[in-house]
Amino acid sequence: MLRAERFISPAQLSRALGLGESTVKRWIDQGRIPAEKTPGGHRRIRVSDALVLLRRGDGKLVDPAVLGLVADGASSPDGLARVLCSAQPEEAERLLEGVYAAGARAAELADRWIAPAMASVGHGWAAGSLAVTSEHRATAVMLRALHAILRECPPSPPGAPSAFVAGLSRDPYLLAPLCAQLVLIEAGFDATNFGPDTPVEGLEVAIRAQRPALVALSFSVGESALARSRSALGDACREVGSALVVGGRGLRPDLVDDIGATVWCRNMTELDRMARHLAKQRPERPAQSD
Ligand code: B12
Repeated sequence: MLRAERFISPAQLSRALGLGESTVKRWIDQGRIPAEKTPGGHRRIRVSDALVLLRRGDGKLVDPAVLGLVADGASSPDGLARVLCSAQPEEAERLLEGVYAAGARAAELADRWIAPAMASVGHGWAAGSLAVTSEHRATAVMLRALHAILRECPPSPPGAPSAFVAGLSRDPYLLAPLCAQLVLIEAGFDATNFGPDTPVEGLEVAIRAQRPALVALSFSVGESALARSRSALGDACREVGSALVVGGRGLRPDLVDDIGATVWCRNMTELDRMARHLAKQRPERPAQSD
């Protein structure tokens, strides 16, 4: 995934993942670990392939530094917050990648790691100890990590139910919709993220035209888009049979009523649970024919 051009030796991989070197070499010869050969005939493994191996449970992360990941001491949600608020927040990207490579689900990354760490950044800003530029920088670092993870997701299987994700007009927050997209992809959806500041009218047209199985809206700002246009979205979803899921710190019960949401989730873990349930129940989408 991340540092795709970096290569390591079988000995380094065995140290990183706590596997015997002979096991690593055998797996390479069997094709279980993709590897290349140097002009001198030595096997070399891409770090990105080592991370795939780790994520599928072949070995444990014993020495993260070998893979260019942050050392274990910082690998806690508090550690992520500390790194994000430090003068070198870029380290947080590798930290998050390491947590993901070690098997965490997107919902866990969002709820247990990113949201609390970003809340610390917000506290720092509100208390005057962090400049607004640091808040922007921390957001950019988290965005890069999430996009790297997104690139790693396998393409959704044919017939997967589709989902839309968006934040509405005047809501500038980028991270929550991106987290929701990742959660939905992991749950088996073909999820498109329109990002923040999406005009309601445009979204309504897309819902009517493409009839997604699920529409997830993120409200970081309660007053994003007018109440009347919000209810138009609920109507469109009902008409085409899409489940409308809402979440975010900007929501209040009266807003949820206005919108006519099917479900109000408090966090990404609830979205994950709900989406997996829905994906199982949903008949497969017929394959598109030209
Ligand atoms: C980054 C940030 C910004 C950035 C956003 C950059 C960007 N383009 O994304 C910028 C600098 C633009 C910004 C601006 C402002 N911000 Co600001 N911001 C934050 C910060 C630090 C992080 C937000 C974030 O991305 N979190 C990460 C996401 C993943 O977590 P989350 O939003 O908590 O979402 C979780 C749940 O809510 C839920 N969820 C969210 N959406 C959805 C959707 C679905 C479908 C589901 C199921 C679940 C779900 O799951 C998520 C994961 O657990 C927060 C601090 C905080 N506590 O969050 C302040 C914070 C939200 N901002 C705040 C303020 C005051 C502002 C400004 C008004 C500052 C100003 N004076 O200009 C402006 C307002 C902007 C606007 N137009 O509304 C306050 C809000 C206070 C309040 N009570 O409303 C906060 C809380 C900071 C603080 N401690 O005071 N901000």
